[in-house]
Amino acid sequence: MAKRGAFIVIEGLDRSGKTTQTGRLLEQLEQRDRPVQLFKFPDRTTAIGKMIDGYLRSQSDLDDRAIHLLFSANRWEIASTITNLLASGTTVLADRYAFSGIAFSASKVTAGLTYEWCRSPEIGLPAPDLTVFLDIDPEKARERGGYGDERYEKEEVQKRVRGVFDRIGKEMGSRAGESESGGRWVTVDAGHEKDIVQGIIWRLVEPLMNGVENPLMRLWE
Ligand code: 2DT
Repeated sequence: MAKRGAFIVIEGLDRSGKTTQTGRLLEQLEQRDRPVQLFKFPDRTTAIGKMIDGYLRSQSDLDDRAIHLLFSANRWEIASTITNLLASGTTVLADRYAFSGIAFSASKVTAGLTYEWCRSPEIGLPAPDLTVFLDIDPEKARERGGYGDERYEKEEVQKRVRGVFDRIGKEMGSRAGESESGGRWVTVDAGHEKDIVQGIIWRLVEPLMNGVENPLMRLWE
């Protein structure tokens, strides 16, 4: 049977070098002539994505549950594209995914959304084969040049978000690094030099580069 493409997610806190590393990984795969496609969540180009963009730039206010569901819908509208690409043998990279969705909403203090509530709309999305979480101490992240102006780009928020990511990682990794429906979750110290982080990521991705045999799973199903 032909192998399907691998689904690789890069998650991380602000200033963890997530976008840089995702770009470098994309380049490395392309240089090896691997069919690969990168998705970035939120995808701000769709109709739903435009609503999310307005919210993040504080141009609009939305109910906490409504925006959470929009972020999730923004993944669901692309889910079948991801599934089809994987089936055709393309490696799919995602810059942020369902885990950001849970981490950012569940860490909103005043909203009072439970972890379980935040997770439920994400259940059933295509499950990554590997999630790399780029971890950085929010204080160190601030020293890297400060946060931007968007909603959530504040040290206090980042600290709480890191706490939720930690919980997700523990749950995903609870079966000896391999969860039944969520693939592997690996935390990488993003405090290292860029080239070192890139090398660590590449060692994790290389075995998946030529595709995977096991069927695509759905998140938390
Ligand atoms: P970027 O800075 O990476 O564009 O992210 N976010 C993201 C959520 O709150 N929920 C989600 O589902 C996703 C994917 C994280 C913009 C901000 O949006 C947050 C930061």
